[in-house]
Amino acid sequence: GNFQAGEDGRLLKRYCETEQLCLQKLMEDILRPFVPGYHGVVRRDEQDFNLMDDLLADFDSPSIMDCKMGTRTYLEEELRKARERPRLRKDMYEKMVAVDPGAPTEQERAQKAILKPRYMQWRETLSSTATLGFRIEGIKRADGTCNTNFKKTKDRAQVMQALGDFVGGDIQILKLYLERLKELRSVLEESQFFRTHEVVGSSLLFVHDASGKAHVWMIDFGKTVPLPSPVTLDHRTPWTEGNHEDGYLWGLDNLIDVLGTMLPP
Ligand code: 4IP
Ligand code: MN
Repeated sequence: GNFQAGEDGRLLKRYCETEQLCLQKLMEDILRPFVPGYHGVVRRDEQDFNLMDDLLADFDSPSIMDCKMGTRTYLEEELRKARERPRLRKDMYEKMVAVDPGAPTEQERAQKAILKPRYMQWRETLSSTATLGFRIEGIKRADGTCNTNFKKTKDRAQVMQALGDFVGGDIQILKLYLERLKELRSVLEESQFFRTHEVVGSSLLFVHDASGKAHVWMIDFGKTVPLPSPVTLDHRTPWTEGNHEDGYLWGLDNLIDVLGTMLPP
């Protein structure tokens, strides 16, 4: 897999230069409290890893949720590449047919393969990514049960159901998450790093346990790239090719709104 256990509450994640550059800059940004602490590159078994804090270290039997943020899940660069030298992906065709045999076009069916942006866009519209600007990728409950079956979780009602299950109906936990997200939003709106990066495929990691602690962190910066200067983003303006917008804050607004409506008045 991508991870190995480290020592002293740290973990090793397969090296990715894009992610390293982000984590280094984030250590100097006001977002620092909202991302895993970064401790450089280590080599183990002839492989490089980014060493970072294990966000679960301070929890007992944590419940964990991964929410992928933004309205777009592939880089503009991947679009360009797919046009310049189209690479047919059989694996993505197989993943598509497994979820919906009717989804491929006639041509895709004949090729038994699809292009990556097409697969990614299909995933976006199948889930809540396109309509809400975030999607639930996976939930692991305190009892150890995992659910990654959220590919078709799209409607507000379905999302609320999943979020409610995740907190086990605990209003206190829900309130803590909501506060933390609002705090994150206000920091994001001031962050130099955030203003100058296209944040794609990054997730919010929600963690709580029976002690009543509940935290949210930003994770996964493998597709978070610096903008060509002097471009900056507001992360709310709809994406059109070339403007680099990612819909991250629009998604966070929606997530905050959904959680808010789950609380009693
Ligand atoms: C996956 O699709 C995810 O979108 C991956 O994103 C993405 O990795 C994969 O692209 C794509 O196949 P499913 O979730 O439907 O399986 P993430 O890593 O954020 O989960 P990238 O490389 O885009 O980050 P490929 O090209 O790696 O297969
Ligand atoms: Mn992820």
